[in-house]
Amino acid sequence: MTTKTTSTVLAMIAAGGLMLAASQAAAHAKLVSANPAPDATVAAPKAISLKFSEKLEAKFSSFEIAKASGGAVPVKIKVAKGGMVIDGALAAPLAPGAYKVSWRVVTADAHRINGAYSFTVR
Ligand SMILES: [Cu+2]
Repeated sequence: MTTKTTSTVLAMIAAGGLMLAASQAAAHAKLVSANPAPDATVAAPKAISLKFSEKLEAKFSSFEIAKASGGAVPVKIKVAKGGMVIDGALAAPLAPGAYKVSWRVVTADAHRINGAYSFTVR
């Protein structure tokens, strides 16, 4: 190889490495699915379950649930075995109405992410 070809190849390898690093950095955990599902209208659930795309740090991963009109709903949070699911047990079935689930998690790669979604109890 000429020096020029060598440096071109090296530049291409470097660029590839950067792209790989960038795509890994962009691959933060996402909420994969939830029960009740976002925007769903359901019969009163006894529990709420959120599944993420990455393992969570249990100590720093939780969610809250509140009536759309304001009041927080007591929920007992537990990160399930395997570490990608947060289960929330409700002390009592939810009354009809709109609810908002606000989640905040820290993933195994130490990234902090949060989000929220709503569902309705018929
Ligand atoms: Cu991340």
